[in-house]
Amino acid sequence: MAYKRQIDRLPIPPADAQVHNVTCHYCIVGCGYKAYTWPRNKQGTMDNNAFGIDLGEQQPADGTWLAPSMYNMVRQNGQDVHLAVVPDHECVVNSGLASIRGARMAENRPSRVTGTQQQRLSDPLVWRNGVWQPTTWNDALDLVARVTARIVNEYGEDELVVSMFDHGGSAGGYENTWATGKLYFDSMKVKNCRIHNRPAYNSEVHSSRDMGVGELNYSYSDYEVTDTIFMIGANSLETQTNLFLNHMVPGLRNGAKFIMVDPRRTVTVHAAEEVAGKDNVLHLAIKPGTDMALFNALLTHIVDNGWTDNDFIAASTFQGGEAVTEGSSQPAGLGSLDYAMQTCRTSIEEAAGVCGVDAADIVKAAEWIAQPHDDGARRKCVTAYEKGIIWGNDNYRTIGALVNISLATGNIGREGGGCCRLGGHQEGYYRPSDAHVGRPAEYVDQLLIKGGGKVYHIWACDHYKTTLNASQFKRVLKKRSDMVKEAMDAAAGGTREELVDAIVGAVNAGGIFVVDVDIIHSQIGQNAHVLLPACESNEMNLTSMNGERRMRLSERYMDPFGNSKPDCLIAAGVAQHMETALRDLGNDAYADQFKGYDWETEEDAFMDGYNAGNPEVTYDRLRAMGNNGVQEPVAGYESGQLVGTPRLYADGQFDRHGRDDRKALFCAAQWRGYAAAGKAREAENHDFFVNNVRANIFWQNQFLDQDSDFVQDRFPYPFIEMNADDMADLGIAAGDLIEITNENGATQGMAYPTDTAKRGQVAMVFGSPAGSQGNVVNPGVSELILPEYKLTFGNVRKLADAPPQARAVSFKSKEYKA
Ligand SMILES: Nc1nc2c(c(=O)[nH]1)N[C@H]1C(S)=C(S)[C@@H](COP(=O)(O)OP(=O)(O)OC[C@H]3O[C@@H](n4cnc5c(=O)[nH]c(N)nc54)[C@H](O)[C@@H]3O)O[C@H]1N2
Ligand SMILES: Nc1nc2c(c(=O)[nH]1)N[C@H]1C(S)=C(S)[C@@H](COP(=O)(O)OP(=O)(O)OC[C@H]3O[C@@H](n4cnc5c(=O)[nH]c(N)nc54)[C@H](O)[C@@H]3O)O[C@H]1N2
Ligand code: SF4
Ligand SMILES: [Mo]
Repeated sequence: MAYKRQIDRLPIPPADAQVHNVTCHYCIVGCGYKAYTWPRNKQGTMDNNAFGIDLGEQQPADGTWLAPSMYNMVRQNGQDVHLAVVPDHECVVNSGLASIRGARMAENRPSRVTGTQQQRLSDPLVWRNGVWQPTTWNDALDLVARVTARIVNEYGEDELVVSMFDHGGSAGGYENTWATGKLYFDSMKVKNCRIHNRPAYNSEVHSSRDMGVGELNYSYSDYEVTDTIFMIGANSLETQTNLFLNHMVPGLRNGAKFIMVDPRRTVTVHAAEEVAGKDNVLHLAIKPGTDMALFNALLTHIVDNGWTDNDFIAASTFQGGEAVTEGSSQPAGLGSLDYAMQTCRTSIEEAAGVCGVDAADIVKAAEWIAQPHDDGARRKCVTAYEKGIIWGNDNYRTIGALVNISLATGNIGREGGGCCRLGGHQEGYYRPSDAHVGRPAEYVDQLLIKGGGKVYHIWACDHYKTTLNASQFKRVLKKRSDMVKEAMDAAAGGTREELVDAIVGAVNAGGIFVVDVDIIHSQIGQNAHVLLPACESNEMNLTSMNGERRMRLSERYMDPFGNSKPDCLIAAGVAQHMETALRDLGNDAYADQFKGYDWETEEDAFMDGYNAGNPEVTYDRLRAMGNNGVQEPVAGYESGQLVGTPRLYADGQFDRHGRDDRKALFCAAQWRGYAAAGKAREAENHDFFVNNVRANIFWQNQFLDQDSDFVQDRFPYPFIEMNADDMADLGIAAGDLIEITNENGATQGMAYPTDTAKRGQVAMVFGSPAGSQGNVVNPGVSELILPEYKLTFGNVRKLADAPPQARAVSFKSKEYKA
């Protein structure tokens, strides 16, 4: 795409370019990169350059080279500098591999010189006299704090609703989760809060934790030495790309078998077949939402054949029958293996019927997972899962049923084992206790829809594109926000006090005052009253950990865009202005709770939070550990190195549930069909399973991709993969605009004919700005308020012939043939 960027050659980083450690801030894998920056008027040469190689020689595909997407010109200490962000060969996570997302980090930076990402917010914006007006931090924070303080002081903290990230990478990291956590859970005790990706403040995997098993327990290297990779509801080639390419592929080359459970054939299945050969890959294309029945049948077969690891079970798992009783905040009982088997027992035939797969394939899967080798040695199996079951039917029991298999086969805490989430964003959670939130936590979206809450703070989420029941959520939030906009417009010309009075009047009449902290003016941001501009990772220093708990410091190499700031310093600013506002309201005691935010830098926030709990870990020490960092938990500091933990539970002691006996529990995961409200009826009444998925090229809700020609040319509309016969029946051609409807709403996208798509199933890319799949997801949730985005059904109809942009799209198979 170089032609588009007016680039026919790239400047060469000189030997004395500054080098910065970078952890890609996009996905969980956290690949290592090196960022080179150097002055505008300088260049290296072919044989004297920062890479230390002869650039006159053709570099191999996995060599060191610079693509146009890896280059930009950015601001650093007020000067324009060249920037190259290239994958790091020395990083054990990616060994020099990039991905179609990470390789675009540089071009996704805002640049006044090259014109990239000019959509970034540079200044706070306040809704003023009918327009969005840029203003100072003081002015914007004063308004935020005066309205928020009035509300929490007069009506209580339950009237403040908060959406906040809990992840690492940009819009997260230990600095930022700490700062927002301190503000809402320490200075206040906000309970009506939700996380970026689900409508409550809770865990995605309650059952695994209740069973004693933290969900990120292995090392990526375990894939390289295992006998079997058992993947469920994930598409790692596209969503954890370099974990697949740099760790799973070597595992397959070393002879591992690969089992995939996914209703859809993905490019991950195809790639595994290409590497390992079809005979070593088993794809169980189950009926959506039936995973639990499959897991129970696998467990039953393993138990009945005596393939369990009895020494491990005796030493490390609970032996006394029932340990935890099923109850209102406990979706299944927990206890010994025998206890769990009373409800889990499922025959192969039963499961084959429920899941719609061959009985022989279920048996084969059980053998690949657990049948000992001919010499009697136990099989090693890595079990890895993500959103296909986390956002699927009956979250608690389904994940419990899966963890049961790993426990029964002794495959946790051992080399070549693990039972892990593959992950989404990186992780970076460090917050004061959230115990006051309770379990089950409040279903925040419904609270807002029902008119609850008077002030709403949003940190780095765009629920308009990414929540469930989104049609209704958007309509209600817009209406409530417009009430406040109208009141603000009507108060034009008045004093700050009169403005705050007008806002408080409007929220008491059913409106809501919305503050959005983001890097762009997002869709939900259109219905905010104050926008606070944040900066991303590398525009600040940021610490996070990846899917094998590898913690790194990703270094600042450029200035924040305009007057934007790190989220942690924005949170500090909110707190400081809250203190003033509460004092002005005469509530000194409350104001005093907002002390302790006198941070100048993100490092100060890190020291106040993460370092206070982990005194060994400092920026300097992390910097010295480079892109390989240290695997958490950090066990000490010896000979100038932070000492990490490659694998959790290596001692067979399970403690994630907090039980003193440190024994893992099994889950009594009884299958009960589609469990959430409305799902069974929806399935019955509609023609299509509306699967919703990610794709390699996009990062999340396309907040940066929407401003990238490279991405938008490829997919000008959200793709909806569809079977050709279904398309023919409905009179739909490739690229036609189509609509998906059900009783929750409607959404639209572009028909993408896909050979491997099953009849009666479409797969739409989630979170698109041009069509939110969430519009058609019903409000029904798993117990403990876990959304079931994936389990959606609807009808499909044609809207229009392929528009010109769609006619330029290639509909070639996504299955790359070697
Ligand atoms: N390229 C790219 N990578 C990403 C992201 C991105 O936006 N783009 N986002 C990151 C984030 S935040 C996350 S959470 C992860 C998500 O990572 P994944 O979970 O791997 O991604 P998804 O495509 O959402 O869902 C995975 C699969 O679940 C399948 N599925 C649907 N229903 C069922 C079911 O009932 N049972 C089973 N077994 N499978 C089912 C779908 O067919 C799909 O192939 O990706 C991360 N990585
Ligand atoms: N139908 C359906 N819905 C889903 C899913 C699904 O599979 N299907 N998956 C769910 C999952 S797993 C996820 S993670 C969510 C994602 O849902 P969201 O969290 O809403 O989506 P993101 O794209 O991650 O949104 C990030 C927002 O933060 C902003 N941002 C980026 N960097 C920064 C920063 O450094 N600071 C600040 N303050 N803002 C920043 C971006 O501009 C963007 O507006 O969607 C969920 N929704
Ligand atoms: S695999 Fe993930 S972390 Fe690695 S470069 Fe790609 S997006 Fe970044
Ligand atoms: Mo996610």
